[in-house]
Amino acid sequence: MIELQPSTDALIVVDVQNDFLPGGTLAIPEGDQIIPVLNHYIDRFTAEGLPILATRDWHPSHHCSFQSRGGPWPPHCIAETHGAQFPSELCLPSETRIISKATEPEREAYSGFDGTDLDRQLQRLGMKRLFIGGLATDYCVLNTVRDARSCGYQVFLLRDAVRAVNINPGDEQKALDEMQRLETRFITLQDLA
Ligand code: VGL
Ligand code: ZN
Repeated sequence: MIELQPSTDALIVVDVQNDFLPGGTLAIPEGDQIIPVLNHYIDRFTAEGLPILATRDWHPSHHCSFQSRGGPWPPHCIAETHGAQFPSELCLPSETRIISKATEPEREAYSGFDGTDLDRQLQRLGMKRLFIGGLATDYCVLNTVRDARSCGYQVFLLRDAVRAVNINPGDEQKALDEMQRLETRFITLQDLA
């Protein structure tokens, strides 16, 4: 069991955006299945008055990661488009702090910390433990967890609220193994007291 701590725990929702869900341009298998689970975590953090931060992939229309530019991905999460919006089923409270990343045409950024003021915001809030879920396990979640550990946060991976792209079979397991090596604690909803 984990007791949420009143002033040092934050929820980080990584890149839960229409383009990463079934029907989107870079659909992650079962990506939609994490939404009701995340809504439960959101309720718990809201009830405890704890901060919620949501990262979003927020690309310019000719981002270097797109296949048209020689990158690995189809166009996705172009700023201001429907595909870049959070799905309406995701119940983010209006106080949610939104972190836009990978906004520069010539620079990829998988981590929510990369090129953003996420660390500064969390420090200002006095946060020490981060509860991280979202998409995709093997890209933006992994890289966000890695940077969170480098910045000295204790990290809890919401194991029931992440899904992987798995471009290569085994990518998800590799990502989970790395996060375990980084001393991330894996939890599910039922672990929250
Ligand atoms: C992501 C691929 C490309 C992610 C972002 O959010 O995991 N994956 N851009
Ligand atoms: Zn992207």
